[in-house]
Amino acid sequence: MPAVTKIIDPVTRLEGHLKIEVTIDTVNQVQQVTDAKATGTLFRGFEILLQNRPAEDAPHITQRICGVCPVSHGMAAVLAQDAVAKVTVPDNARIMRNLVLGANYIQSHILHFYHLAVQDFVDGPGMAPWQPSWSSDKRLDASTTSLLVSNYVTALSMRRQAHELGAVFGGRLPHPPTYISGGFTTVPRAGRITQAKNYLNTLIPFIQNTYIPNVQTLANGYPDYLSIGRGYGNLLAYGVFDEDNTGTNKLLGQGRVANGATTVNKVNVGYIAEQVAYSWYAGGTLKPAAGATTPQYPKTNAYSWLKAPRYSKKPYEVGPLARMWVNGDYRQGISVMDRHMARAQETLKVALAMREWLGQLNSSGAVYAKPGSQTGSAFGLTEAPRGALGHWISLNGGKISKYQVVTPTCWNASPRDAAGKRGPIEQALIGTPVLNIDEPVEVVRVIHSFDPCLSCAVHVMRPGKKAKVVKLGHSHGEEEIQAHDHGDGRVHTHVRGGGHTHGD
Ligand code: NFE
Ligand code: MG
Repeated sequence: MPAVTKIIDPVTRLEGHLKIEVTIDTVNQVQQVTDAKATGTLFRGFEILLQNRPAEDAPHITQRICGVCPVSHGMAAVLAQDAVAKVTVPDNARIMRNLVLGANYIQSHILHFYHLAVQDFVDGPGMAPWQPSWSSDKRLDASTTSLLVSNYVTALSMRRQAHELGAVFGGRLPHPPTYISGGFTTVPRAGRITQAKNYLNTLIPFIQNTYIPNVQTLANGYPDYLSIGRGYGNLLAYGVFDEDNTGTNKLLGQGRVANGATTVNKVNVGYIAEQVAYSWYAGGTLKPAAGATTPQYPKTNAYSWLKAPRYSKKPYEVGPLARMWVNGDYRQGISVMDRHMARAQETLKVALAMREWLGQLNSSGAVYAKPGSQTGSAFGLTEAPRGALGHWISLNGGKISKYQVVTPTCWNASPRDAAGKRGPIEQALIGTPVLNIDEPVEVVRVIHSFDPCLSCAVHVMRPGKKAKVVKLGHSHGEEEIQAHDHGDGRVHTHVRGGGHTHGD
């Protein structure tokens, strides 16, 4: 059989709009993926619309990049501004920033496993959101299936409680208004601390006794996925959850490894640059501090609205596995199942740390220190649930003159770079065996293990209700697979004939 090109558009059960094009061929008698292209199909313009606005707007506007990881954008925005202003925030503020971000990790990781990823492996009941689905390669027995199906519902409740936990200090979730340069706007009153402890007392046992064992059960049922979807093995983490105000002591540390090594190398921010050879942007490779967002469509060879971030010209995977590997907490392997297991174990690590942080709050202590200069350039590096996140800001008298965001999914789902090197998800797909060419569920399993969020990756404006986004890059003779549910509560309708309406 000649090589076949398959397009999955949109890939559902992730955030935002991702199209994947894979070439499937038979190599050494195994039908497998031999090439892959990941396309972010929607242009956004957050970096542009931030220009000339007051600095204080940045944490609020950038949180609207995404409803699933808003807190990390708030965090990155205020860290960047703290750095411009050379302000050290009081311990209370540092801790509450951590607590709300930690709550967001818990909800995001639980959401990912139970509501976005498990459906690729489980033959659920004949009802939404389990059906319609592909029936290929469903291996779990009836009791395991019914366990995971019933935990879908339990996990919804856990996720809600994680949101409520974040709202104790964040005021509301998503998009907490409490992140400001110099500190945090909540006073850590004793009642709030008790309330937060109560939520953790529900969430921690769920993570320990249900989430982690369920991931292990899934891995036991699909052991081949411990060697599928490895990719480059290059892992990068900026580090997150400051334990003090030194900037270097973090719950999950900063570092980078090459090709699955155990040696952790330093991260030099100056080596990060975004390439656009295959992206619909004008210009060349730029470091984020000097970055630009200049759309150019159409453009020869380009196939994505994502830029291609590279470290020293090399692609790096980011996310829970990268963080846990760099920190020395998880080094069993790099694969689809390793990503799920590292994510689950990280959830527990963060939740347990949150309990410690609650004990470190001082209910009568300061939550704010007045920032200094409002002129200068700086960056804020943190970790969103999906991986390394950076905001680069230039301020002139308190006004934003330049803003660049480089998100985790931009690293993971990036297109090829100027040297023709694939992005991490593209590379992870190579060699993935495909049993049934009409139902390439294996491809979707690899993609989902990264928990991609294209909303973040392209930092897009939401189109108006009647806006139509025309699908890009289709050519005759290619097959297309369409599906509909977003899986995260948002409505997404696919209009036949090539339009998308987005009604979230
Ligand atoms: Ni929209 Fe996000 C996270 C960020 S992913 S989810 O986690 O930043 O690119
Ligand atoms: Mg960007």
